[in-house]
Amino acid sequence: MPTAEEVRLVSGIDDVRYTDSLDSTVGSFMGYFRVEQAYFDLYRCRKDDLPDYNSVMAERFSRAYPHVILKDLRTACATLREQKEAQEVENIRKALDITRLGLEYVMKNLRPGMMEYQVQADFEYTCRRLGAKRQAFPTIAGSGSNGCMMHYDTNHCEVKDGSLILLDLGVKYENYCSDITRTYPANGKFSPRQRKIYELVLRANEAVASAARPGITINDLNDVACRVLGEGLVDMGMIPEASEISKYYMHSVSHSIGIDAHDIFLADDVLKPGWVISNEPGLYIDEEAIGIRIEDDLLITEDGCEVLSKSIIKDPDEIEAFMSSFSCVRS
Ligand SMILES: [Mn+2]
Repeated sequence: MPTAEEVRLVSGIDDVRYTDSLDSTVGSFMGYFRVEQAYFDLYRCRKDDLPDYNSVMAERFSRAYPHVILKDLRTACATLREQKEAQEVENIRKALDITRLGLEYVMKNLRPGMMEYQVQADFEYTCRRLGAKRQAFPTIAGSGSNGCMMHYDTNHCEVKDGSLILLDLGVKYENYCSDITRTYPANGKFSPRQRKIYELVLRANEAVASAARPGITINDLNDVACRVLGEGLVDMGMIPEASEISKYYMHSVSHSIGIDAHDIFLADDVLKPGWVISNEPGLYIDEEAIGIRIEDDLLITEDGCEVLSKSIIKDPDEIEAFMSSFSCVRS
């Protein structure tokens, strides 16, 4: 266990103490200083979630000191974590380099008949070899209709010939995450129908990237994605009007990325330079076993955004060309 002095040095926090001194430290503060408010990390998703350590401690504190106002540290934390400093962005870039090489290794080896967990293994092997100690979250490798299942990570099915495989994955580098999704044809070639759906998702991905800039919210970006996907599906005759897009697209197009793959952010905050966010439109057509998502990581700049993951190929022609150049390895 690190000593208090070691923690002081790595954290830059001047006053570091052991948790077993918490009660006596707080007690002496409360006895000798003017304390009118106290901050706790009170992040909770739902009212009926079980109380976590922080909320138990906050409740205990407020019983002991009922005159002190309790405040939620989360809003202050979110603001700090939304806008990244240069070094933080560098770590995400490094995580994305590793992710790119991992996906190239996957494309090189992917072939029908593999198990989804073997595709996962190809990716994660490359990540470890390149120095990423951990995944950013459990790797999702969903082929066929498994690609339509949100948060599918059992990865236990065979990747069938003619199917697509949706790979949502990322690594942690120096504690910073990448979060990327690519969808590849198992046999190296999209069917005309798969390509048509893929190109629509790609158009939505590109529209979101052109819209992303300071001053708008993540909700605004989701509206852009819904409009492009909705109009596309209306043109294909799959839904009567664009507003019914939720039948085939049921998540948000973006979230903040940082120390967590889904990093803390406040949905009503407008984007500012330095935010790193995902751009992940998708279409999930279960009845055709087509699940497609294309996810990039964007850095918000002064006047728009930089696609941090631009070197991870997503154009269908480029994917087919890359995969066919390794067809000798795959057969
Ligand atoms: Mn994501």
